[in-house]
Amino acid sequence: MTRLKARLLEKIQEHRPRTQRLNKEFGDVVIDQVTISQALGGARDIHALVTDISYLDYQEGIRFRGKNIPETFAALPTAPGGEYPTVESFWYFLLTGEVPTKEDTEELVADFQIRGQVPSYVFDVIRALPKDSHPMVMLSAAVLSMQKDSKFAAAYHGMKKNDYWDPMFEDASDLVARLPQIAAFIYRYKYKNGDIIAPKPGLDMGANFAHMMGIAKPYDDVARMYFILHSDHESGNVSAHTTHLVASALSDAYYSFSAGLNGLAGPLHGLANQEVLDWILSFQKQLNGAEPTEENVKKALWDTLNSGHVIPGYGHAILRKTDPRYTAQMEFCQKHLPTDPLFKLVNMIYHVAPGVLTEQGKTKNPWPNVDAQSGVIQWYYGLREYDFYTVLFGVGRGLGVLANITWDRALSYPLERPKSVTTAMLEEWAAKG
Ligand code: FCX
Repeated sequence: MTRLKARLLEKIQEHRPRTQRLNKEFGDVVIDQVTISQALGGARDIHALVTDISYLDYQEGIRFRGKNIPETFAALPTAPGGEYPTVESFWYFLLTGEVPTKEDTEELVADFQIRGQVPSYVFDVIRALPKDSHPMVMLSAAVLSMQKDSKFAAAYHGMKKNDYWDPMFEDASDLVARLPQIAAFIYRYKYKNGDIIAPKPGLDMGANFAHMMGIAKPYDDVARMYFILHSDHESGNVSAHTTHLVASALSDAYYSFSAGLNGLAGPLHGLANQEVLDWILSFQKQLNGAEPTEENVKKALWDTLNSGHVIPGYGHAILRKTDPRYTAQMEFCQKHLPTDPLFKLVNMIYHVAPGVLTEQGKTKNPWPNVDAQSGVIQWYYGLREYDFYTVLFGVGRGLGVLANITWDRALSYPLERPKSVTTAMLEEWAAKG
């Protein structure tokens, strides 16, 4: 058993009595109410899910296991030769809530080398799809194809409920370790004439991903930063909630995460990062070599709104201020690509868009989210095929949602089953007031 798995078991044994006590002694305590507009409006903001992996504060943004983004980056051991923590050390942190030692991290990097070996049938599945399939279709199908190897599915019938966490942890770890090679394969297969680069033994996940993508330093750090920033955003966003919901039926990690990726592929969720690049490039084309100014950016934003489209990368269902994931990426750009024309344009949009959205008066949050800044970094380092960007989001999101379903099984969270009502019932309640 690895140090991580042993420590995780201890943390699970420590935590279980808290959940059992809440259920047994305080189960009837009311924590929220539901209004008609919430029932009709996407269950927005209803406090009805529990996760300890991360928490999203309306004003402050995300905290991973209680640490905000700067605290997380500062606390975790940086990768050899890098400025950001290894993804492996972050995986340890998400699962246990503790900062791993150097030995814990080294053992995990070695463990991921073994777990990360992708069966060849996965690449056959990707090749069998139409070449013009969206890369998110390739990623979701590749994940689902590995379900036949699920340790959870194999053990299910002979297992006690208290042990579900073990094979779920195994599948989740295998899947997290394999995602970078699957993603890099999709990229090289679809966009680089199938010129595949094999993983290099001994590298941490970020460095190996950069190697397999064929992109030089500091792209290893870009990968580490990107995967950590995109890992989790509490439990109610579409990709996290879908993964959690499907796993609540005791579907294994492959079924569950493939479903979560399908949600991530939606334009109002993870696909927004490629929509941002699409918007920026078409605006740059319109400029026809002219410099972006407050006026021409403002006009382009209003044209977008007046044509009935959203400004991609802006707004959020919970956040009510600039996404700290945006800020963290902006700081990276200020250090590494301060004069890049696209970065300067993103800054100009940041200067103008909140005012335009506030003036339009519809969105509850006129500020940028993670997607408004992420694509510019990828573009700068030569990753120009922006319909691949959501795949990068998916590799990162796998960390959070797979840690989450491991803990779901550890705490024996049951099948999720909210109640639906009819319009007529709503009208009766409305009549009673
Ligand atoms: N541009 C234009 N209109 C916007 C908008 C934007 N960026 N954000 C919200 N609105 C509109 C909504 O469309 C809605 O209009 P409607 O009543 O006519 O439907 C109104 O403002 C109220 O929406 P609001 O409650 O503020 O926001 P929602 O919780 O409904 O939606 C998302 C939140 C993120 C879906 C919305 O802000 C959006 O579409 N943003 C652009 C796409 C995007 O960036 N998605 C990524 C989300 C996030 F980063 C993540 O994946 O974690």
